Amino acid sequence: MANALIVIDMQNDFCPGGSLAVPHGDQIIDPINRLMQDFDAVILTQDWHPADHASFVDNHEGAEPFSVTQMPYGPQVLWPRHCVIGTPGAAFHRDLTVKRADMVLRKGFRAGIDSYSAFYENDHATPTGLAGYLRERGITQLSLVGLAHDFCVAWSAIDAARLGFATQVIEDACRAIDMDGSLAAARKAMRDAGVTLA
Ligand code: VGL
Ligand code: ZN
Repeated sequence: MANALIVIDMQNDFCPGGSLAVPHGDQIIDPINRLMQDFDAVILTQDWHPADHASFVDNHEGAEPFSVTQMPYGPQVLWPRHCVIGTPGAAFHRDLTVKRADMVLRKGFRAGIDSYSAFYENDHATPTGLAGYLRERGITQLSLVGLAHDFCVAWSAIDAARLGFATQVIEDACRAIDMDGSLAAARKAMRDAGVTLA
C-alpha cells in the first residue's frame, strides 16, 4: 500500500499577479513543499490550455467573465484567459519544489473541452490516464492539495473517491476562488462522495 500527494495546479496564473489569481494562493507553497516529504509519490498537475480553448471568455463574443455557458458536455464557467500552453502563466510557481515530482500530468489541452479534474475531462467520461498510472504503481491512498479548492481540487478529489482511492483533501494546503458559494457547495459534494476533509 503506497500513498501519493497530488498537487493541483500550483501555477503562476492561479497565484497573486496571475490572470486567474486565487486569493492567497501563494501561501500554500511552503506547506506543500514540506508535505512532499511524507509521501511515497508526488504528482503535480498542470492546467494546460491551447489559445483557442473553449473555457476562455474572450473566445465567446460578448460574454462576461465568470458567467456560465452551456457546452455539449454540460455547464461551463467562462474564465479569464489562463495557463496558455508554453506561457509564463502556465509555468509552476518558482518556489514549488518541482524536483520532488515523479510525474507531471497536464490537463485541459483539448480546445473544445475543459478538464478541472485530474482524472476525467469535464464530460466525466474521457480519462486522463492518471487512475491507471496510480494503480499500476500500487498507490491506493491519495492526499490532495493546491488550487483551486472549489474547482480543480474538489473535482479531482470526488473522482478519486469514486474510483476507489482512499482520498483526503488537506484543506490548510488549498485556497479557493469561492464565487457564489462555490466553496461550501464543493465541500458538501466532496463529503457526499466520501472524501475526507482534513
Ligand atoms: C481551475 C478554473 C479554470 C483550477 C482551472 O485549477 O481550479 N479553475 N481552470
Ligand atoms: Zn483552466
